[in-house]
Amino acid sequence: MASFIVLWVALCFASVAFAADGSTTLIVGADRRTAINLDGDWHYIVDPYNNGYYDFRMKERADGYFLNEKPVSDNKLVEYDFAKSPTLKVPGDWNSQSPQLFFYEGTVWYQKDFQYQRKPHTRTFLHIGAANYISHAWVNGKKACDHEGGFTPFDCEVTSLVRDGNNFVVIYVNNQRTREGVPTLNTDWWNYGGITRDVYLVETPEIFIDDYSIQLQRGEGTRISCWMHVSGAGNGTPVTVKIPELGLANTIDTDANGRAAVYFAAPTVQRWSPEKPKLYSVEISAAGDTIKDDIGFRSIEVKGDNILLNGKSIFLRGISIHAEAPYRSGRAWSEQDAETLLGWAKELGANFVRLAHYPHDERMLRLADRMGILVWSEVPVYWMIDWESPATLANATNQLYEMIHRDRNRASIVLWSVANETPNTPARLWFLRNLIHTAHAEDPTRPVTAALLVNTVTNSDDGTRTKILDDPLGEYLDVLGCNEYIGWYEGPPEWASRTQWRSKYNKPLIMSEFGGDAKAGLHGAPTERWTEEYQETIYRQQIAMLKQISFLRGLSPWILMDFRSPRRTLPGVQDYYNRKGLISNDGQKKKAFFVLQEYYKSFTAQ
Ligand code: GCB
Repeated sequence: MASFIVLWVALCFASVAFAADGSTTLIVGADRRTAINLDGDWHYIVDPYNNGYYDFRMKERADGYFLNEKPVSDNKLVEYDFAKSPTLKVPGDWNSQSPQLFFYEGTVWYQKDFQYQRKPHTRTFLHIGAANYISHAWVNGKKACDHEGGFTPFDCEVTSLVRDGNNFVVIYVNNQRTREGVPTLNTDWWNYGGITRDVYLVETPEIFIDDYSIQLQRGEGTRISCWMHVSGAGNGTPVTVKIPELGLANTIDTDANGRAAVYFAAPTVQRWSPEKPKLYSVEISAAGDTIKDDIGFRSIEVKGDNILLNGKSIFLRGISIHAEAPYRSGRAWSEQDAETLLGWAKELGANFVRLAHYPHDERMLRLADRMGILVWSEVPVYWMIDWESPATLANATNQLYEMIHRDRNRASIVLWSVANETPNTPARLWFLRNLIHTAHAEDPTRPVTAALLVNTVTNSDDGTRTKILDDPLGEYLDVLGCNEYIGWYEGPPEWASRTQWRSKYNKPLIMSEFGGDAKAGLHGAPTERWTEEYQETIYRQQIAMLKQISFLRGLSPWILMDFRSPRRTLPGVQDYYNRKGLISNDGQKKKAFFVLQEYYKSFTAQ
């Protein structure tokens, strides 16, 4: 225990040092600010041997290479020229844009020219919505920032790097998998590389609101709590929060750290719910800076084995979703991708989605807020992670921090998940306890979960099976998630009918995965793998079993749509797609879709 505390303290310092480094920050509500869009065509250079980083002796280059539009040395040797290089669309992964880059894992250098006029008393940040996995950015040949993690945004301050007129930005992106990375070497999804989300320049006043968290307090009350941070403000900067529709406004001074907190009694607030996803326009201003956001107010709590939304027990009729683009494949990012994916979830009768296995584009969360869909959001702590490495924990902690800060104003998010299918070892328990602690500390209003695995005991007399949820991590989670594949990786589908469930914990359970593969359009006997009928049978058997679990409070079967995975090689059937989708990657609904839809519709028909 003592060593746990010592290490925990050491890690706190490690993550503080990371945040205070200054090169990279995270502007909350960046998508709501005045911005100059840098999306579109970017020139690129593929650099498989990392020559931009290392010289021929593999020594790190002092002055870098590829940082300028052309080499800047005087000896007239030109070995690259961005202007003559091909282009990739940003946002967009490189794998789905160039056949040569389909399996590529390594470094790509991106470059874009832009026009800019500096403005007095204005700070400028280069906002990168996500770049998988390591990135370094330079503006006009000068270093702006570094970032690790493929699914969360970062903002690099470039106020002193931009100039009037012509400018250019270069971004190095490397998606090589590493043992100590998060995720690590092995995953069941495509390691799409590149700048996969929007890039823009955000302009703010010198003193500006860089973080805020505005939520209804837990319980059945009607108190709204607002917490703000004003970058560059010292003691005594007034911050005003207004919710005009509720007739609420209040002004409070920042403390010496630029922080301010305000509480409102809001007796007439209409609560956000899947049935009525009411959003209020909230306006925060300080020192001449104003940010407006649309925020829903609801409470989410766990009591015994119940999940309470606005004080009432709720059942989460869910589906898991990867950020795979419908129809075209590749990494999903656009408004249209979000509308298609969440539109299908609604059509299924879902009120809940598990956004697996990493933070998705924030358009998904904004749309979930508007559509009234509850969300499980997770970090890519998946399968095997380097549990013993403090650097890996600091990295996972930072990704969790960035996810929570980007999204904690989204009413739709009701669960933070810290892990998926991790082994039951002391090192992993220690690692994940740290993440749970961070999630609770950064956001005390939301329950924390993880997708666990479960042991099975078979009774040799009658063949009945008991699945026992007793993973020691369960003690620290608020909600238990569990993945099981009866009928696919575990026996035939009928095994579900003789499987019972027990839990060591008096906590709600979400069956966070189950399912099986089917190739859309492939038909056959219900016993024949890969057919739609086999998948349909799994769903029927599973639903019958799930109905018997008294502490089950939701499900998110695997998965809404087929998605690309390098593990899935069977020719003619998988062709590098995981086929557990209820819908194929080109939009065909499989028979199991309608089985789950019928089950979900039975809730609303009652
Ligand atoms: C799992 C994983 C998920 C996989 C799925 C499968 O348990 O959590 O990422 O894609 O199984 O299809 O095997």
